[in-house]
Amino acid sequence: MSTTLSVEGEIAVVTIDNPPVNATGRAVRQALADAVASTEHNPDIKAVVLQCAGSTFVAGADIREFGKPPLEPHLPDVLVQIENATKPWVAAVHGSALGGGLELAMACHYRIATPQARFGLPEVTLGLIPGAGGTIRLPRLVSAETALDMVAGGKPITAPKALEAGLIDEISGGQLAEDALAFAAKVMNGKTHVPTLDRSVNMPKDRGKFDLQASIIRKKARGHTAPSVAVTAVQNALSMPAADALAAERAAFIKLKSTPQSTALRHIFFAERATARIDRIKDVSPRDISHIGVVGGGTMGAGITAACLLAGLDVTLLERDNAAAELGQDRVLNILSGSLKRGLVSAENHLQMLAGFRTATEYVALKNAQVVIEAVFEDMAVKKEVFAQLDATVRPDAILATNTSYLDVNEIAAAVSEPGRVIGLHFFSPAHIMKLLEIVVPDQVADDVLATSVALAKRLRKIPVLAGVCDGFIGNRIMSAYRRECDYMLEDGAFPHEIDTAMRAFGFKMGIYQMQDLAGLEIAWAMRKRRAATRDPAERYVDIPDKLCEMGRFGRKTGCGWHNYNDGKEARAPEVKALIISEAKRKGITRKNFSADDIMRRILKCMQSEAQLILSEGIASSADDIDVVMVNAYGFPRWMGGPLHLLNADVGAATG
Ligand code: T1G
Ligand code: NAD
Repeated sequence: MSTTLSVEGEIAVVTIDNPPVNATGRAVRQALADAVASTEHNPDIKAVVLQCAGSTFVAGADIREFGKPPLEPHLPDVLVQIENATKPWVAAVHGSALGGGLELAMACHYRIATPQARFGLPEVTLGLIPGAGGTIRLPRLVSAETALDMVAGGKPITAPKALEAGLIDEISGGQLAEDALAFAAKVMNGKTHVPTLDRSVNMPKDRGKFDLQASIIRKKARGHTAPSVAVTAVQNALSMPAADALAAERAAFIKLKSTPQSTALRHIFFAERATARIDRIKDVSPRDISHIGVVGGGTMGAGITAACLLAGLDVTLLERDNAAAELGQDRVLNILSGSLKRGLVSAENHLQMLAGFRTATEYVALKNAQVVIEAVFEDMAVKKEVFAQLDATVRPDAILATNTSYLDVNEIAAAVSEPGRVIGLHFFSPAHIMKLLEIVVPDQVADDVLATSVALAKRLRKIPVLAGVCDGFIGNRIMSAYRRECDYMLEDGAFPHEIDTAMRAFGFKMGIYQMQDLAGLEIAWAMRKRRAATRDPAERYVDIPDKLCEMGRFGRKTGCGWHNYNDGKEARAPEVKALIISEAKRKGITRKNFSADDIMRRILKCMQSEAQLILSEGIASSADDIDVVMVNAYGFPRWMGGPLHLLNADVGAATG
């Protein structure tokens, strides 16, 4: 780590070099304080450019320091020194100015950025709020509405949007360093700059709308505390003198830092970045991948195809016949045009993706694919047939992956001449959006096949989590366990709406029965029927889900499932309530009332014990990996860190 100060004529250039993201650790803060002192006392220096080495401007405070006692100099104090410097400081931003990095840039007197730079205050995603003046300086540079969005939403904005909003002064047209020096030369003898904190705050244009925006943010946060605290901090900035608002912000930040929610969110932040650190392949080079084959253009195959195209890969999508290929193509084109409409891709990118996409109905079309991902029906015979065809047609070193949800990947691998090239890539629907990718590791997979699969996941901006071969791998296996537990609770006394309400109150976006109605009940029904012959007769079995399907109640798409849907609006289903009561009676069960706490206690206990089993069987490499799966693909509230983090936190709290 080093922060250097060099001189270009009458301009000092301060360069922070603290890989990997130039976080404002203690040494950086000290170096900045020293740079203010030395440039202020040097009569030959008329201005200062602050820049960073590496891939990005300062991306925040060093999150790893948060669990330890804070060390001086504290960032807010360093920023006030920069802000009150008599010589103008110009922040030259590339990459991302996030959190403390944006606060640092806002304490500078001017900001110039590359066109691709981003600016954000993502602290709420860590269960925090800015702690170095971000909530007070931001509404002095941009509108109150924009400030509220950025602070409470935590999402970054692009450089053009930042320029338009008044957050930055210029976008570099060429070399950022040169443009920053030119900007500094322009301002060094100019009008006296006004420290950001001394500027008047931009009051809302329409206070009613602003207050409505604030209440919506508070409501949407559900059980997540930080967004609401962030709203209060921005409201303070609008109503208090800057010094008072600064003090209030700092106090709130320090308080949040020690909350279980922030501890959980920081846990999951690092856990997500640790999943791809796999000893077995640390010295294995992944193959270069440019062309993907996808077999099956249904819900998942289309999503996987789109995800690969959006990552700049070429894709050939194979379907059974021309009609199905056309349907698959339409699904893919709809996804891509949606990304274009939402501004996620440029028109040029869109054209490039279309040029890299083709459909086919003959396996020979896949002959150049380096990786082929199968996403056909969840039926072992169909999958084995596809793999046999692939084995006979595609290049001998092509990686063959299956997107199966539950089936035995070892059995699929055994269907090809070289099992070492078979692996499971379990995407989640919608595959172009969901970040989690379970990489299911068969017994004989080759190391470079595994390494290439992990590299492909990262190329797709996914979070790879390794899973062993078992029924449902990690996530689906845990979900099957707690779905079974919820069905038991139906017989024991609860109703679907009570369980869904309890899960939503806990922080899930959706309850287990709402989710089944959305996905459709027929898939699980088909799986239960397939397994009926091998089911353990001694195991408690709840017939209610089967009876619902026999009644033609398959969920939203049929207007009724666990709940009724009138014009898409969910309503309780008296028919289901009657069925549940009669089933309990038929089994001689005396039903009892369940509170929301009773329900969540049983669900969490079931999740946690299945997770511990998965860990003990070696199906997951770590407890953190299981937390990452449940938070990223099954709606487990992120601010609780995952089922096993919660268990350890509860145990910790219980033992004191
Ligand atoms: N502190 C410590 N380590 C960090 C870090 C941070 N702020 N940000 C990233 N890392 C590590 C990360 O763990 C990984 O480590 C490596 O850097 C690359 O990260 C005072 C209180 C900047 C967009 O929330 O969003 O400022 O795995 O894999 O995909 O008011 O990192 O290599 O060992 O994510 O290129 C606010 C968090 C902090 C930004 C880059 N800032 N970081 O993404 O790389 S709180 C943030 C990111 C704060 C102030 C408040 C991303 C990135 P390893 P990566 P990337
Ligand atoms: P789907 O029914 O929507 O699509 C399957 C597609 O495969 C159809 O378009 C069909 O025409 C095609 N197909 C069938 N046999 C084929 C063959 N021999 N050659 C070429 N194409 C063939 O199914 P889906 O929901 O996309 O699921 C596909 C796979 O992904 C299944 O294994 C499923 O378990 C798994 N999966 C599904 C989800 C989900 O939420 N839907 C999530 C993860 C994984």
